[in-house]
Amino acid sequence: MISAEKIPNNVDLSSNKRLQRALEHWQPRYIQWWRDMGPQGFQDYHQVYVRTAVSVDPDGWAHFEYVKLPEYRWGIFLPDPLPDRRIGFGDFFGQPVWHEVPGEFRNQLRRLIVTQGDTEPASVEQQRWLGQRCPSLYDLRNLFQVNVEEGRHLWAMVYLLHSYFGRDGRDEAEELLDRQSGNRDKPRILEAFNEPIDNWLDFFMFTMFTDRDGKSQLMSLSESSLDPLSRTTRFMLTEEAHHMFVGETGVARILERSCELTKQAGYSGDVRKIGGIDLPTIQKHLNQWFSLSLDLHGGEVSSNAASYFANGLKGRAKEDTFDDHVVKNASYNMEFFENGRAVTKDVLMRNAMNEVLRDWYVGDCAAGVVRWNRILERHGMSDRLQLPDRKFNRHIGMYSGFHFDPEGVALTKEEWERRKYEWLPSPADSEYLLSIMAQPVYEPGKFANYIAPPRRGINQKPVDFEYVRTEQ
Ligand code: BYC
Repeated sequence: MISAEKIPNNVDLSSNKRLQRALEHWQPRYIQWWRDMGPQGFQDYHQVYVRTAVSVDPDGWAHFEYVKLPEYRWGIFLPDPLPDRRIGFGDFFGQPVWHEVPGEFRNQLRRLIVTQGDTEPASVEQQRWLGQRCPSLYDLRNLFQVNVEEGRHLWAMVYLLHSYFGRDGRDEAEELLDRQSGNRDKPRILEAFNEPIDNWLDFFMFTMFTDRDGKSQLMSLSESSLDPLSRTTRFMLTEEAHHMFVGETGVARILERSCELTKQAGYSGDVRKIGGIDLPTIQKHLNQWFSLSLDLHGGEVSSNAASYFANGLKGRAKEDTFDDHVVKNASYNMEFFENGRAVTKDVLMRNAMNEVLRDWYVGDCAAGVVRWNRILERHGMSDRLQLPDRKFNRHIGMYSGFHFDPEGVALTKEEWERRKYEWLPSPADSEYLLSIMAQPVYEPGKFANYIAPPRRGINQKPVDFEYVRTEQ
């Protein structure tokens, strides 16, 4: 069960005084960071109807109540260890999992944990102004739910750093609060986490696509031989599902409303004239966040990834569905772009592990786009959304430095510069979105013109429930 201590936990923190003291020392810095860099304007006078993890039991882990955001009970939750768990892949396949960090893998593990940890506060920073432009109280609450849980995921990684990496781990935990999304001197580690999220279409696409990268990366880390890392990430995945729900249904509700407005405007009319979001703008934001999130999987051919796999540190999503867990001699048929042409070549599968995970990710995204297109179909629209080609708008890996259109056709740099805003949000698109979001909607049950209400509320509450209230 979760203890009711200063730091809620189910890891028996009070029996390890040194660790407890170290985390209690970090806690006020975290709260200060949350106040400075978290949701702006909603720290002191608002109560938010959020869920808080109170157990790791899949059937009843969450509790809903009104909370002032800085008073959220951020804690440390690890599901119980699986009895006799064995290493599931790589060179140590079949051996017992590790409960301590092996010295020879300490740097690699620390790097993986720091990279994962860095994304969590980054996303809170990226989203900190959205409350001022929210389409409804329901959406505002969902934004804050996502934010507090990303904060908890930071706690999860900081717990691992403090517990298993000594002084270096403590220093890394401090730096997680020092780097800042988009800061020129101290940016966040991964590129997508330095991009601005200024409007709610960005937010929904981010939670659809970038949180889904969170899902694929956490799934691969949950296979890790380091058992505490595996257990921590397993529980993070439970919370992550809601974030993708927010993104997928957010875009779905915009699509729903855009279809209604298109009918109102007459099919050939401009929905922007009546305050809606047109499909090309939705497609551009999809292109932007999908391509940024493809980059988050790292280079196609990666010796880092090979070594993570060989050492059992980071596996594949759903490792148990594969037949070969050692993958010593297997190869992966990969597309390369050489002299302006696509050619395929075999590379060692271990070196292609980033691409294997990216394949899984693209499939998961594609299924979501099929669900969105059903809405367009239902409304009799002929347009469809689609995922751009993997080569489009890449900044990491072998396609970075080249230019492609969303169909994967190579372009010169000049053509790209001339045409990029046909496929990516332009400053004018962003300006338009900000203009229709300038007036936040804080009245229960009311929704901004560009988005349809959800089908149901949160935790069986009605849609017009006061999900965020100002303190009496
Ligand atoms: N941006 O061998 P390579 C989430 C660097 S999201 C900038 O190709 P590797 C969340 C790389 O560090 C999930 N740099 O890559 C979602 C390396 O640098 P060095 C986050 C990048 O190491 C929403 C060089 O390029 N989790 O949870 O195999 C809200 C060559 O590297 C990028 C993780 O990321 C990039 N995109 O793999 C909140 C899991 N990509 O060594 C949260 C942990 C690569 O030359 N991290 N580089 O200095 C990893 O598994 C791996 O580090 C990566 C990269 C998949 C990120």
